[in-house]
Amino acid sequence: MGNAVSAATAASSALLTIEQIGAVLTVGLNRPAKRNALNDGIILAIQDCFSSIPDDIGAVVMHGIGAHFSAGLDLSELTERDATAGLIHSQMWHRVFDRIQYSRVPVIAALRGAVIGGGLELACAAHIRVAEPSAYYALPEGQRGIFVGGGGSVRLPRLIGVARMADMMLTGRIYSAVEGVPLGFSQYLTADGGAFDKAVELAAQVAKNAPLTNFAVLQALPMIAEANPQTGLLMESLMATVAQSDQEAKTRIRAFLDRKTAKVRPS
Ligand code: 1HE
Repeated sequence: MGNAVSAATAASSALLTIEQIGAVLTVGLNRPAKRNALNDGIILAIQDCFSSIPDDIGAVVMHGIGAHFSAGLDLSELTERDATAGLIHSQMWHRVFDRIQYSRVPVIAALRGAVIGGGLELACAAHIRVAEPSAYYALPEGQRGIFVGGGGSVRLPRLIGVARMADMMLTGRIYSAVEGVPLGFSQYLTADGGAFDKAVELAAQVAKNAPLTNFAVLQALPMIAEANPQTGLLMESLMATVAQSDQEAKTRIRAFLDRKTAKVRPS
């Protein structure tokens, strides 16, 4: 597998469009002719990208080049795979998507068009999802005779519930971007064509947070939420104490008390 991996990695630059806007890194899935279907090359390119996020980056926006976020697993790569290769392949996706979820910096997914199968699994690894009206969510695994393999059965039920995910997989039910907000698929809905700009705007805002707070939200919050309450409360106390004792927190709180920073007001 080693040679296949390095060959795929070598081609990675063409498969992702990576740009920097201030402290925001934008990472575009760049296979529009294949509706950004996720082949091994693009998965490994994502791995490379998230393994070397520059120090001056404070947040990442993931998006799809063209009209779709992603049509999911590249089905043309599936046909020759046996059970062992399938397990290794699924674990590769898990490793890469974990790298997104447990990234040093928050990741915001800008969604439009197809957010299907593995594309939805990828979006679920991000911390915030921003959809525009064309986005739609589907898990056609049932029709294809396969199962989710990119962490979808772990992450998606935590967003939308097991029953809803089971329905999507069994019946092929599709949810629209508008339906998706109250159900938990995305936290934001923009006007037509607005997801990328909104995601960049949110990313720029998130990048200004104290790094230790962002760390706590990404690394500690999900573990605390899954822990038993007593363990969770202790972890919360420890994390809160570490964050408060950081010089950045002291500086920011002093600035508020000295009336040098914005108040919290509805926009
Ligand atoms: C693909 C893929 C793909 C498009 N793998 N090649 N995902 C699916 O079951 C979704 C399958 N795709 C579609 O339903 C449609 O392609 C779309 C609704 C996303 C877009 O439709 P459309 O009319 O805009 O494009 P198209 O003509 O269907 O596709 C354009 C090309 O992309 C075409 O190739 P071409 O060489 O004939 O031009 C398609 O074959 C190709 N293409 N989607 C491979 N998915 C870790 S487990 C995860 C399991 C899953 O993700 S299951 C869900 C798989």
